[in-house]
Amino acid sequence: MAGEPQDDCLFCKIVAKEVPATIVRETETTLAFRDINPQAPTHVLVIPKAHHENAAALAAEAPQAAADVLAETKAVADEEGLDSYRLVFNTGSGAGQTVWHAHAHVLGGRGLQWPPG
Ligand code: DGP
Repeated sequence: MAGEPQDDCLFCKIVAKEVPATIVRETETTLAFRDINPQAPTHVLVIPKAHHENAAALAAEAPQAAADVLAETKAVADEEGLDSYRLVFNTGSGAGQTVWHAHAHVLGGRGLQWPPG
């Protein structure tokens, strides 16, 4: 069911502290941790603690949690000292989503090209 922890979800396991991660921020509803395969000097993932499949599902099923995630991306950027940064929500396999628990990538610390690949 939407919002419930999923046994087969890596990010639910990180929320439960069953899988280690380098956590940079935690709130009642969100967790922020460093990406295991960083694509920029700062590459942090901000997730809702509750399980929602992707950003679209999160927005539809839990709009307050979606707002909490967005607010936390700014808090991460502030803590990392980023003036410019990029937020990415890969949504669907065709867009490169590989983990089916909503997450915002916070990328910064280097120049970023547009359009993305
Ligand atoms: P996406 O491709 O948008 O679904 O992003 C998933 C990201 O999750 C990807 O950039 C790599 C990261 N990732 C995958 N496994 C782990 C893990 O075990 N720990 C951490 N910290 N990040 C992971």
